[in-house]
Amino acid sequence: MAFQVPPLAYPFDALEPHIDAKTMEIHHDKHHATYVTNANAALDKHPELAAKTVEDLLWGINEVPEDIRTAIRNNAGGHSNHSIFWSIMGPGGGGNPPGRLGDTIKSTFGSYDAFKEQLTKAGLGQFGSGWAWLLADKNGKMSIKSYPNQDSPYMEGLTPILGVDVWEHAYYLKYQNKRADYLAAWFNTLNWAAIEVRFSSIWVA
Ligand code: MN3
Repeated sequence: MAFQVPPLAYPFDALEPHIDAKTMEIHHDKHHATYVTNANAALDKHPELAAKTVEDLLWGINEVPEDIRTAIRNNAGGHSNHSIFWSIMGPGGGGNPPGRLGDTIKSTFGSYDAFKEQLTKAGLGQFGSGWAWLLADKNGKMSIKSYPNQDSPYMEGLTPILGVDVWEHAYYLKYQNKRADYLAAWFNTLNWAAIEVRFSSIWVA
């Protein structure tokens, strides 16, 4: 089955003032849609891969036929990254992470503020386009890492728990060159209930 852009669970303006409606509309309806179109076009050349999930394709990137491997890395990667991104944000977000998730962040990074500082540093330190992620390995051990372009943490067998798009298309309309201001505001969009589900799901993976 061909990949599809998942519908946003909230209106384009729901993340205002942190992320503006126009950016959300273009980012979701145009940028994400292009990754999906290009991933599907690549998969059309290899119908034997049609049943694979996006995570399967990325986990097994080295087994993807060479003629479409780069296209899958970039576009299935882009599809996966953006699908996660929309789902971990929401209106009325932000504040401190709850429960076991909050405890694990605290025990891993020292405090939620220290975690924010490290994720911000990863996002600012990513030269050019890319993403900064909070990751978990198969034992639930957390780490923070940035990736260039649309490279997916799944390619390294790591589960992305939450992450931020630092491509200019994610913030340029409102923040222009001020990536730090975008990152500071973005923390106010985090939907902790959705993020907890992602963190819980790695234990059974
Ligand atoms: Mn993007």
